[in-house]
Amino acid sequence: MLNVDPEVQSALADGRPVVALETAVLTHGLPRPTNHGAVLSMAAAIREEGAVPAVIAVLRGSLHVGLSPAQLAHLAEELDADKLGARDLAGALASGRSGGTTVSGTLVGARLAGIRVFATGGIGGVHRGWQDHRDVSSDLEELARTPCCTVSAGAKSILDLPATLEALETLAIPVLGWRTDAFPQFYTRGVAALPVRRVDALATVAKLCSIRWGALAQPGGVLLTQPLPVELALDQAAVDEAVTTAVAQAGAAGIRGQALTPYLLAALAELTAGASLGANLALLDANAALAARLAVELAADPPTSPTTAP
Ligand code: PSU
Ligand code: MN
Repeated sequence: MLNVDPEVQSALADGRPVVALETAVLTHGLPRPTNHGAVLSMAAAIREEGAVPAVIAVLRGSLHVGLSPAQLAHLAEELDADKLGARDLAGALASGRSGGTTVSGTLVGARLAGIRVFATGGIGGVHRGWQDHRDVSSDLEELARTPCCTVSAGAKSILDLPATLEALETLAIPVLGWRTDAFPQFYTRGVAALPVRRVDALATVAKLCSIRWGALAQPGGVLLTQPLPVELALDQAAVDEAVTTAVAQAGAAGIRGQALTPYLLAALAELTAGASLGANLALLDANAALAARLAVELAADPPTSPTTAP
C-alpha cells in the first residue's frame, strides 16, 4: 500500500537530503504537456542542488513516495486521475484508484516516509467568499500536523489571503519569508500589509525547524515562502482584477469544492493571456531549488525527530 522508491529509501536511510514533490499540480493544476515538463524540471533542479526528489502520488491503489520516469510520464497523461487531498487517500487506496496528491495528500506521504522538506507552488487556504460558503483547504490542517518544512510562493492569489494568514496563525504554523517581509501571493510579491517573519539564511530556517521539532517538541510544520523575483512577478493590480473576474465566473458557473482551484487557475491563465502560467512555472522551479538547498542544510545537522523529543 505504501511504496517508497529504492533511491528515496536509501537516501533517507543514509540521512541524505530528500525533497518531496506533489502531483495535483501535474494532474489538475497545469495544462498538458506543460505539466510533465514542470515536474521534470523541478526534479532536475533538486538534483542540481544535491538532493533526491521524491514525487508523491497514488498509482492503482498504492501510495508512492518517489516515481520512476515512466510512472511520472504515465500519470502526466492520465485523464482519469483523481485529485487527492488527505481526506481522499484512504478511499483511493481502498478502491485501487490513481491520482495526484495535493499539498495535504503529499504531506501524508512525506510524514510516512520521514521526509522533512517539500516543494510546491502555492498552498491552498481560505477561499474568498468563505463568509457564505466555508471552503478552507485541508492543506492548512495537514501543514499544522506534519513535521515538514513546505516551501511555497505563499498561498495562491485566488484565495482570501488575509484570512489565510490568520488561519496559519491559529494553527500555529510559522510563516517565514525568504529574503522578504511580505507574504508572497503566488504570482505577485505580496504587500506590506501582510507581513511574515523574514529569514535571510537557510541556516536560520534549519535552526528554527530543529528548535520547533526538537526542544519545543511541536510536531507541526513550517512554511517557508519565497516570492518570484521582481522581473518575473506579475503586477498586483492586474492579478487582483483577473482574480475578481475569475471568482465571479466560477460563482456564476456554480463551481465549488475540489473543482474550484483548478477552474480558477485555468481561468486566470486565459485572462492573463498565459502570463500566469509562465509565472507559475518559474515559481515551481525556484521553490524546488530553494527546498533542495534547505534539505542539504538540514541533512548536515539533522533535527531531532518530534516523536522522540522529550
Ligand atoms: N500549486 C500550484 N498549482 C496547483 C496546486 C498548488 O502551483 O494546482 C494545488 C495544490 O496541490 C494544492 C491544491 O494543494 O492546488 C489546493 O486545492 P484545494 O484548494 O482544493 O485544497
Ligand atoms: Mn476546498
